[in-house]
Amino acid sequence: MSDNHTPVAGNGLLDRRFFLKAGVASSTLLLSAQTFSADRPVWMRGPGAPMSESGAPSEHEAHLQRTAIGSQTGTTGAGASRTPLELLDGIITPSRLHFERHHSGIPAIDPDEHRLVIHGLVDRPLSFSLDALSRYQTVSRIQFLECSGNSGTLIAPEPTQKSCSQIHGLVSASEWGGVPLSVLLQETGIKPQGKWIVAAGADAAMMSRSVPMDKVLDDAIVALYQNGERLRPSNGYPMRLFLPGWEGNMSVKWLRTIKVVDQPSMTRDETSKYSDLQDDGVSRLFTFPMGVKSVITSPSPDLQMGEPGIYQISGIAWTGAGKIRRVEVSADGGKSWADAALDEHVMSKCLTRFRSAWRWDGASAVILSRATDEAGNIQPTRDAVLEGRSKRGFYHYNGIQAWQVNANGEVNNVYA
Ligand SMILES: Nc1nc2c(c(=O)[nH]1)N[C@H]1C(S)=C(S)[C@@H](COP(=O)(O)O)O[C@H]1N2
Ligand SMILES: [Mo]
Repeated sequence: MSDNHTPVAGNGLLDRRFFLKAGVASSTLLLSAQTFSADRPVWMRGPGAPMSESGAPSEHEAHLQRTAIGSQTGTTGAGASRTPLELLDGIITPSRLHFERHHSGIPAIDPDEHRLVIHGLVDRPLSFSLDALSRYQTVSRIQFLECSGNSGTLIAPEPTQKSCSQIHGLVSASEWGGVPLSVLLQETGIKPQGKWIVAAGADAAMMSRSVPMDKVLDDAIVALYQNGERLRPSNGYPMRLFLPGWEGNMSVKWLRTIKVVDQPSMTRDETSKYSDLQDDGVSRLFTFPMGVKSVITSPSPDLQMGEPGIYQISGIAWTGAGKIRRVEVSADGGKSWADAALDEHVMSKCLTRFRSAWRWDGASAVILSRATDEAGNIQPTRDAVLEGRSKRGFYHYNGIQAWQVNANGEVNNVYA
């Protein structure tokens, strides 16, 4: 018998097309039908509220906020805030909930005074005002941004008991619009020795990173727009470098200078930080693209399970290498796996939403997801990620995340 309810993998994992063929209510495990009253509720008895100049979430959604906001001791703006992944669906992060990572707070930049200067190994150094930049052709792409410190807490010997967003919320996706950096470099010209750029920001930290010219000419943009509107101050207003798929810190916010150089500059931000210390004492420099990764956002800690029955397992997957090709889900701790359905929008260097159907029998279970990208990279286990790494190296963690669903409906972080 192969009906819709026949598990395709262990412990009740159902066909990924389950929801296409059967609603949850039509399944054998019925939730009680909602009571419906013919009386009009109070909001139907008079006209609704008027228009406004800009929208805001429903007052009933006030809990939908960034999480785990923390600054280094003695500072107010040197820290991070995280996207509430487990409360979102789809792939776009609302701009107000995009994660933040600042090394010295958010500068209050006057856009009329701000300039982007391109100099160094160029034929004509140029200074661009926001107005000048706005005259160029723009491109826009929906892509993720991930901090290389994301999920780094999972190197700890014991699994930290935090929510999905507190652990993995340093990743977001937006439609980023702006001017290809290659177009601006055509204006300045590049001297033959110009093989790298050093980009620096207009914050007090002057965040600086070296970027190889291949990447610059491939898909780097000077971003001016985020989800259709000008960048938010916390995300780089009025302009930022955006390097699709590469570790977040290289996408220098509040972009102020680009110097064309012949080799990487070994700035503070690429030597003392973001290098990966190995067990043998060697530090790996320059891990640019983010590794293939996925996480189940629901069920996940802080989302209490209800009655046993049919559940959607849903999550996000991404890779710096291009498109996500496949996401597999397991409901039996990794003994067996089945393909999840991918939402229609599978875009390069973007989040991809995956969904599976699961019949939870009410017993304790460990659920996991494993992503594969178009380059053939498969998301590694935690053990594989940690192999050979120094215990102090927490950047670039992309191991498989396991959540334990307990019989009492609570979900917690485990190492599988
Ligand atoms: N000028 C400047 N650019 C910066 C930073 C910064 O502190 N200053 N933080 C970097 C880091 S570590 C990350 S992960 C991303 C975060 O971008 P977001 O705050 O828009 O999410 O910006 C990068 N660009
Ligand atoms: Mo970062």
